[in-house]
Amino acid sequence: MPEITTKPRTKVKPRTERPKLYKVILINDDFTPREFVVTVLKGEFKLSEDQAHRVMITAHQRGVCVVAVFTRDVAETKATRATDAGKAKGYPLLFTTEPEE
Ligand code: TYC
Repeated sequence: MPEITTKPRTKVKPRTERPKLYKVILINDDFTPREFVVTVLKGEFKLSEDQAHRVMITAHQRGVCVVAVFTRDVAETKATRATDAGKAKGYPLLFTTEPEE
């Protein structure tokens, strides 16, 4: 009867690092209509009417507000698309991105 020998598993599964996350930040300005900011927040970031209104008001009152957090590519794409939506209407609406600590 041949004996079956098994080697103990010594290899350690390499752990995949979690990708760094980036905040999308909404910047206040004096020209973009509030309702337009809310519409962009709902369309690009899938916020509810209520969430979008809170984010808009926070940026309006404090100057900036974090909209959401994504991987770098997604954050940059959404920030650019949302900024471009304002540009297309002649508004200075601005979304920026920033890495999370
Ligand atoms: N401050 C703008 C106004 O009074 C509204 C606004 C809010 C614009 C937030 C940009 O990120 C912003 N019409």
